[in-house]
Order: sequence, then structure tokens, then C-alpha cells
Amino acid sequence: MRYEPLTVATVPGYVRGTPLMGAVFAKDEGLVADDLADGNVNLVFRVRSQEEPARSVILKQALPYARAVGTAFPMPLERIDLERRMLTVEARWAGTAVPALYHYDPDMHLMAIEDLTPHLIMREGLVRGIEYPHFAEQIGEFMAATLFHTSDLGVSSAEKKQLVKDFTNPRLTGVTEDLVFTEPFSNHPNNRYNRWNPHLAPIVGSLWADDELAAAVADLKLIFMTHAEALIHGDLHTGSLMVTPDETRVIDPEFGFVGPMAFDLGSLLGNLALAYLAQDGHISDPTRRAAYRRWIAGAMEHLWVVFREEFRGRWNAHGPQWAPRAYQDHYFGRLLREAAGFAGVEMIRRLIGLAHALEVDRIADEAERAVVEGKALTLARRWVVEREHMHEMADLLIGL
Ligand code: SR1
Ligand code: MG
Repeated sequence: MRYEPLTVATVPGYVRGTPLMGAVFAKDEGLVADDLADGNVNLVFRVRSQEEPARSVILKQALPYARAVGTAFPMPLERIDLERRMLTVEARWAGTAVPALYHYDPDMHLMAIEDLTPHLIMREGLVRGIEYPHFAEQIGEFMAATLFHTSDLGVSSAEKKQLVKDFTNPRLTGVTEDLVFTEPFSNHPNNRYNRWNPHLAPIVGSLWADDELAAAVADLKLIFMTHAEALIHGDLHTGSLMVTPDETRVIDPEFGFVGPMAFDLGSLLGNLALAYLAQDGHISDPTRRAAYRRWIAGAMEHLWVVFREEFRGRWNAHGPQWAPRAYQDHYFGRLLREAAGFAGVEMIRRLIGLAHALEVDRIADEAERAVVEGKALTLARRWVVEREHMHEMADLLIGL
């Protein structure tokens, strides 16, 4: 079959010609499709049985460009193959934390995966003020399992080199290098700041003129580009998580590559900090807002502790190599400091760069939003520039 982007109208016909009929759907049943695409990059459809709507799958298809930007932002179709292989590795170590894979079509550059209904994209849940009591533990375990077992601590030297080879992902890591570490730090035409909040002009201007910040970001960018530490998700923000109060599922690993573990930790922490600060625009009752913020800050602290101790447990169980307690503590200290820096850069890019954070964007009043964005930029700068002084999660949380 020749590659052709699907539409709501063509999805049912496509699915009828695949092994999904018989495997997921009955051979002759009617199908309907909905367009679910709300991310920046791909086409996403839900296909369900007309007779039994609970029987459904998600189709994810690559376009030769980023959907939300257009043809001026080319992206390789082969990213779906990399995402499929990422899901396979993640499932090996984290089981059902990632969606099941039902079908892959290399010609159409698409895959069919498990429909995670009733899970909600976590960003949306954070805007609605929902608490997720198991989230910190589940995501901490996910990161410990997937990162340890794809690092030099968890696999043989030969297996690790093979991972580097199999998951070299230059266009997508190039997108991160540009969108996260470069464009937000100067007056780049891709920056959403140019089109959005004029109230932020003074603080953004001062960030662009900030040599200390520029040096710290250059250091983090080089760590991102050169530190081939483990097979990381590569885009582990709250839009890549689907949650219920009981369960955390991790989606969208198309930016995966062998890179610094702290980038996953930092992406997550930075986006949780944005959700924390954005509550000024979402929860008007101060008591309820303070309680919800305590839950977010507690989750940030807890996910770090779970990650560290789960990772340490796997390290101790795996054998003695490089495992003295003092060395482990040194190792986790470095990870925390790098995570603080990556978290700060992630926050800055979500406020100034191309890709948005809906919990901030949903604050309708520009002046009110600028107050939240200003606080976030100040905190983010501290995490980037002062990261060498951070030894515990409590050192990051001081500003929250
Ligand atoms: C054009 S891609 C923009 C962003 O969307 C993805 O989710 C990644 O976060 C990327 O940086
Ligand atoms: Mg994504």
C-alpha cells in the first residue's frame, strides 16, 4: 500500500483491510472513527465498533511534517517505527505502563495501539484539579525500570552500544536541541512569545541578555547531545502521560534515544512545576488551591525518592559493579542537579518557545497569565543557573 495520510472518512476502510479485523474487531462489523489529534506532531484517530463502542483502538500515523506547525517543519515518517520499537523496550521493563501494540504498517507509517479510555491526558487532569494518589509511585517506578535496564549499569557493554545504534534519532533529537535548548534563548521566529503575551516583554528581554543563563544552558545542551546514558523517553512531559486516579500510562516515546536520564526526570518536574504555578488561574478558592499545590509538590518529591530507591534496588540486585553506597549517592546527586537544570530549560521553552503548556495557556486574562509566567521564568532560571547548589528535592521546591 502506498503511504497516504488517513482521514476520519478513510480510517474505517483502511482498518477493514488489516489483521485488526478478527484480532480486535469482528470480521464484518461496522466501524466508526473520531479525530483525536491534539498534540503537535501526528495524526491520531480512535476507531470503534458500531455495535460495541467499548471495542476500540487508537491509530497513530506520522505525517512528513509536524501537524500543528505544517510543512515548514519537516519530520521523518520513520519516527513511527522508532516509537513502536521504543514501546517494545519500555514494555519489556515496565509492562503495561505503556499501551499495548496491536498493529504496525511500515508503508502507511502508522501503528494501532490500545485505547486508554477512560484515562485523561495528565495536563488536562491538572487543569481540572484532580489528584492522582498513585502517580508519583507509578512514574518513579517506570523511570527507574526503563532507565536502569537500558543503562550501562543494567546491560552489557555490547547491548548498550546496540541500543545506541538502534535508537539513533537525529531529526527528533535535533528538534529538541532547537526547540528546548536554542530557540527560546534568543529572538527566534519560532518562539510563541513573538505572537502571544506582550506583558512578558521585560522579563523575556532580560533572559535573552543573561550571559550566566546562556552559559548554564549551553552546558545542559551539551549534556543532552553527548551523554549517552540510557534509552530515555525523550519527551516525558505531562502531555505524554495518560492517567486515572488509579493508573499512570506513558505514551508518545517518538523522541526516544540514548541520552541523559535526567532529561526525562527534568521534563516531568518542569511541567509539574508549571501546573503548580498555573493554579492561580484555575482554582479560585485559596484553601483548595493551597491543598492542590501541596499535592503537586508532594508528588514531585515522592517521584524522585521512588525513582532513586527503585533504581538503587535494581543496581544493588544487579551486581557489585560501581555500586558502593558512596558512589551511588554521588551518582544520584548528579542526576538531581542535571534534572533541576533540564526542568528549568523545559519550563522556559514551554513559556517562550514553540510548544505550549495548556495549563498556562488556558489562563484567559493576559495580565493574570503574565504573572504566572513571570513566576515560572524566575523559578526556571534559578533551577538552571543554581543547579550545582541543589542536593535534595527540597532545594528545588524552596521557590514553590
Ligand atoms: C513541533 S514538535 C514540538 C514539540 O512537540 C512534541 O511533543 C515535543 O515536545 C516537541 O518539542
Ligand atoms: Mg508527543
